[in-house]
Amino acid sequence: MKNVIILIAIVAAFAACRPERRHLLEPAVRQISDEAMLLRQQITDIAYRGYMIGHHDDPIYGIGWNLDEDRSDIKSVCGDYPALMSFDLGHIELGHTHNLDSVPFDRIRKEIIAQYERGGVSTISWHLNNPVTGGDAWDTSDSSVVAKILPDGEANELFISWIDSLAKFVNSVVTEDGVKVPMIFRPWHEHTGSWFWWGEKLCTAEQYINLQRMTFNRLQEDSVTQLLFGFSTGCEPATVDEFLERYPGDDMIDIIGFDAYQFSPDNQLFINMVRRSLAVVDSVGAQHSKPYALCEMGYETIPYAKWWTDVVINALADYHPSYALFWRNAREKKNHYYAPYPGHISADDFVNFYDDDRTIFVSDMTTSENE
Ligand code: BMA
Repeated sequence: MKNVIILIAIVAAFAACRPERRHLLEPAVRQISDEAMLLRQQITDIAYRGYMIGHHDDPIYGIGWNLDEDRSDIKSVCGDYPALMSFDLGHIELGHTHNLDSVPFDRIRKEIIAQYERGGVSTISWHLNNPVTGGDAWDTSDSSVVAKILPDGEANELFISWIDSLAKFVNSVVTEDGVKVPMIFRPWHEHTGSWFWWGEKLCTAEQYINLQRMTFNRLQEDSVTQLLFGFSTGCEPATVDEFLERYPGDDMIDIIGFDAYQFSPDNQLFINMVRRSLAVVDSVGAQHSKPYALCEMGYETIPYAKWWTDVVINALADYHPSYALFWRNAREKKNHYYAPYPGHISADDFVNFYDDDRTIFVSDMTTSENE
């Protein structure tokens, strides 16, 4: 009996000093297509040349137009499409024909294929609805949503069917030659803030990581091998440890980054904030052998005429992000735009930005030099 008590005491002491263990889902063994591997190499290598310029919903609508063919506000200003185009799959989970911003999914499919065929890259985000309340991605009224969609949770089955809907769309983005178009998928973004239902205060680190891993695993089961996975925080993490707090693992993440928006006319404040985050992702990238990006960036309405060359170029100077993606030029919300259009006060400066050696647009993708 005495021995048993001693043994129990030793085990208890051991358990007490062992660091807390997270109960994490194992990520699936990765299946990845040749095209996705090539894309991974391309976004890694490109950072030594410059950074791809991206724009959300670029060829679908802009200021004063909607659903025209072969049109883009960026192309109207500088004569070239962005190297990177971004689209959102919010509402694919509901079986809708149009996404949350009223863009037809058929049109998104067509534009991703067209962008691939002209040598460019596409990335997709997912502002999906709240699977428990039925509200939108910004509905944070229930702080147990992530817990409820994880394995054994009451909404798990529903949520798995939502991932399957996303997989079905992604697997339908195929060229005439039968190639499943590779793209960067960046789910569960800005999780270091608490404005989405998967945000920092709405789930634990363990739950968030499991959400990422469950998504990855199910997509693998759904034969989605053409996606690269992006992990992007907001500008909150000030250190490498803070950035990695909810990182799901090197085995499933291909590119890291952060989203950065300018909200005040103080350009230097924004430059400092971006550079603080760039220093963090530069260190994480070096330690984990990952390329990094400004996954979303912008200053709504771009009220400063020289913003592109004075602010963006200086904010990124000396760092090597693979891309900087600017958010959408909404046609249905007044003053919600992030790229210039003909006649905008920053349009001339954007042409200088286009001419800068570091910025990469789609015509630079097929040349070896960024001319
Ligand atoms: C946000 C805004 C919203 C939009 C969402 C998804 O930042 O632009 O109007 O619905 O992105 O594109």
